[in-house]
Amino acid sequence: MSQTLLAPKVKVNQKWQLWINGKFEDGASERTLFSPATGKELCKVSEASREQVEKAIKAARKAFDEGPWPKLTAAERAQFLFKLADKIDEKASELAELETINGGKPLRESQYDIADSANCFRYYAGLITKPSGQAVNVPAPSFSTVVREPIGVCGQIVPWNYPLLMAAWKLAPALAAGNTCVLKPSEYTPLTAVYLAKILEELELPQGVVNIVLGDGPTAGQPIAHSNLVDKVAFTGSVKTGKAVAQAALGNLKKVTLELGGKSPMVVFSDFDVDTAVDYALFAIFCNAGQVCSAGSRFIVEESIYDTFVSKFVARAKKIRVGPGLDSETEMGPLVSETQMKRVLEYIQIGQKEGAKLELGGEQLKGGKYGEGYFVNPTIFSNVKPNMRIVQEEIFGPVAVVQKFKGESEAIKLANDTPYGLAGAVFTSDVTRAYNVIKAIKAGITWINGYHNTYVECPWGGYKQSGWGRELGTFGLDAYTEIKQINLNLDPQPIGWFE
Ligand code: TXE
Repeated sequence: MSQTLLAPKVKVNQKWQLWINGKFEDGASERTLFSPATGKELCKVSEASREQVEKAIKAARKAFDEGPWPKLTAAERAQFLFKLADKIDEKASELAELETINGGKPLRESQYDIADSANCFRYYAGLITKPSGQAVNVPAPSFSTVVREPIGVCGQIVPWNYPLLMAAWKLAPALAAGNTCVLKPSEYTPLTAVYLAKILEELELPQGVVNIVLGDGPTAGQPIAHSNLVDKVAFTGSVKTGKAVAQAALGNLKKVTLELGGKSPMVVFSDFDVDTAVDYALFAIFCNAGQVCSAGSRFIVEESIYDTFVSKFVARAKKIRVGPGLDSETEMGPLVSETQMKRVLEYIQIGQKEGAKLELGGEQLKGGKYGEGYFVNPTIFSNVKPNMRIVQEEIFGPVAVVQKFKGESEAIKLANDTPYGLAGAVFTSDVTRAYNVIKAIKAGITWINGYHNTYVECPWGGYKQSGWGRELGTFGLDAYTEIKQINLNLDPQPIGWFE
């Protein structure tokens, strides 16, 4: 064990229950969570039966149809969300510790996530009180207005890579707009969601406005996607599960937004400083151990600097300090679960069998400070071909592939050559080229000479199989509203259509 390991203040050994209709309750079963940093048992959490999920949905339905929340003024809802954001800030150190203990990421990353979560609530609290809708000049004697209204009950299914932040991205716009929610965190990382429920209880959120059900996909997620009492489902996760969620949502044609994965390209031209490009490349793929939907996982590098880029990338990646998230020295933590670690190691084997050159890493780190934790060291493949599985499929781990291009059009072709379209970046000193390449990349989130900056003010989501719709920004609020036109007849005389 490292000597700099922090002693967490937060208590993990406590009851982790469901929160339904404003009350904590035990689930029908129990799950044991394991520490990603040690592989040892962490704690037990209660999980919901299908009936308890139905109960949560009914509570949200009642809160929407009969409760005060949707009828509050925007300013009143905003006031609540501002208080919530302040409370998250006040509890930031405990929340960050929990996120690290549960999901494995380095504490400095968790601290960012918690601050971003608070800011997300703040942003939507501000946005909801701003002017919206339209006044339309239609032919007299009508006067038409277009207003936005809450959709109703929103089912929200979130993944394990940014547990509290993904919950915030979904809850904040939904609540600001006046919806009620059933949130299902990932079965791997439910702890900060339960902590959030405690904060919501303390702030006296009206009963049933937010319900938090713990459990796995088939038992707790699928009934939410399927229910006729749910008006919208918002999902972040894999393409496969996203498609299942969309299918289940067809029953009542509920509104669906999907934020799925990616295999995002970072294109590097030879006119850009190679050391700076490598610095961004490290951040693009090894931040959160590559478990980021927008991770830059394909580096498409101009032929003339390819070898230099690869050798500098390998040299820098070798120095990344891998270790437990609570160790203040750690720069990259373990993967979230044994399942995810095995999945990543399997992809590394596939890459080797496919004939790619393993330049660095590719192993589980064990023993010493790694113990039985789920650590995989930074891994880099070169000499890859576009049709290899490690180039086409999302690995969701610290695994980079470096591709070679000659000329702008080949760079664009390679960049777009996967089923995904979440993010993408280009590095060049030529502003015209930068703009042309970025315009040609089919992705919803792009950067020129940068990577990973995420702004709550800007829309988040993907082209192609990276999803449906957008979160964040004004678009994220729109996605939690219905649009209604109201036509007011200013001169109600008989119409005389029929004699
Ligand atoms: O994802 P799932 P998993 C990708 C990434 C990763 C892979 C597998 O490539 O390696 O997915 O991860 C819930 N109905 N991403 O298996 O299954 C589940 O309980 C309703 C990308 O963990 O998509 C969890 O809450 N819900 C990604 C959530 O869906 C269901 C983030 C995500 O799990 C369900 C995570 C069902 N039938 C993984 N089955 C991103 N876009 O950031 C599962 N769930």
